[in-house]
Amino acid sequence: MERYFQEEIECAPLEKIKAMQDEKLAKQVRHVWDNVPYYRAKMEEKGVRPEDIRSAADLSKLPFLSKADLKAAYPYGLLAVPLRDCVRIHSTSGTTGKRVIAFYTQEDIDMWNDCCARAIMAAGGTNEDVCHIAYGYGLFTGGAGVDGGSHRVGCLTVPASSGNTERQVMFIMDLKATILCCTPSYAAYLGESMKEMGYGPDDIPLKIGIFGAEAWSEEMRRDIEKTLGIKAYDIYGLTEISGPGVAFECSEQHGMHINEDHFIVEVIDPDTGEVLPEGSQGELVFTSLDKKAFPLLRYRTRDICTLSREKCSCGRTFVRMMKPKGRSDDMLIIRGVNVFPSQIETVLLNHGYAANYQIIIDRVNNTDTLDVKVELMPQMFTDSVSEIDERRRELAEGIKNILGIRAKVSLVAPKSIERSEGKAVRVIDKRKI
Ligand code: DLL
Repeated sequence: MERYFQEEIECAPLEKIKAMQDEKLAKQVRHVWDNVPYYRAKMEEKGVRPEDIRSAADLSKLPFLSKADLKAAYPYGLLAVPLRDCVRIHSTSGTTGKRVIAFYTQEDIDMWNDCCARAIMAAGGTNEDVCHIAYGYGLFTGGAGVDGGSHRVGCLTVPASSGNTERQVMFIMDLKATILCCTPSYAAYLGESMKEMGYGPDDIPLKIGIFGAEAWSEEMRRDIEKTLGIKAYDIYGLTEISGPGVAFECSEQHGMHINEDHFIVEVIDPDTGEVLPEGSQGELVFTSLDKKAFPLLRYRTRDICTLSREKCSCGRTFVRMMKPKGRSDDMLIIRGVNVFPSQIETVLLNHGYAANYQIIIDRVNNTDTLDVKVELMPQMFTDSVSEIDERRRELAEGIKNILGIRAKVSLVAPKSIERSEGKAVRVIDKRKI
């Protein structure tokens, strides 16, 4: 049976959602114009005033915001309410330069919690569940966001945060956790660890996984589902737009429904900025309609994906985004060829490996080198050099077929690549260009 947190909105007729968006957008543009001089200057530069934006059809008249704007306006330049109305910040996990800081009023947090509650209920969660949250708590939005949703649904919430795998396993087993929320790479690692501890899928009480914060493939989903004995759901979001729960998967598991009563989504050509017709692949751009403290208009996410308005049998009318293909800024250009790490991952998973790998790029004598380091699965471990060579050759050929360029593949011992407790670090680019 399909469950909804707010059925009257999640399943509202499209016309009703569109009308709601039009009304909210006009108000939000006015709010930004009045309170954010940085964005107002951008609008003035484009010759557009708030009264020009009457509905979502006028959206393309507005200027984009990008990460560069967030840096330029750091830290308070995009804040749209007095500081006394803000109750919290969160921040991105960026490792270089200034981090993005997003601000929230209590209303903003309430709206975000609702979005996460929708995600948990769409995955089948109820107040009977024990929800173990192993996303990081703190500046990262993962822990706090899903935690708020779990409270709204009424689950018994276990705020485990990340790290200390043995303790995670102990709580999952002792409290009979039924929902696990963490990054897919950590879920895979937990699964491996539990298997080593002797727990099979039937011993593990978990039923549902809600995994996101990084790209993961269908193959990885199947692997995690098998080891943990669960059904795994995808959840998407970003700090700038609130955090997890901007979009979530339903029982249909064919794309993630975007919470369109709170966010307008567009797909644009990342090179020209042109808005693309429905169904095209391009960069996702979000406009937040309800956020008061940090109301970003036309924010360029860099995430590459496609949308579908096809009717979903779950009854939800919100548009669906397919799994992001990676970020346009994750795209590597190796010997002139565009390479997404997810393409390499697909080859590995198709050949029976887990997503434990590293892509190392360097430049030797003015030529790019591509090394792919892959962990052998425990059952593949062998002393036979010819067997290892054959496996290596197979993978190199698979990668060549997909990318059109050669990679040097090395197979390393199981568990020899360092694990991340949050988002996985899979690319090491040593080129100094
Ligand atoms: O990762 C928010 C989040 C937390 C989402 C927990 C889901 C679960 P940031 O750290 O700001 O926020 O990173 C946002 O992560 O632009 C995507 O590139 C990527 N991302 C997030 N969810 C997914 C997903 C959180 N389900 C950036 N699939 C986004 C693919 C994802 N990529």
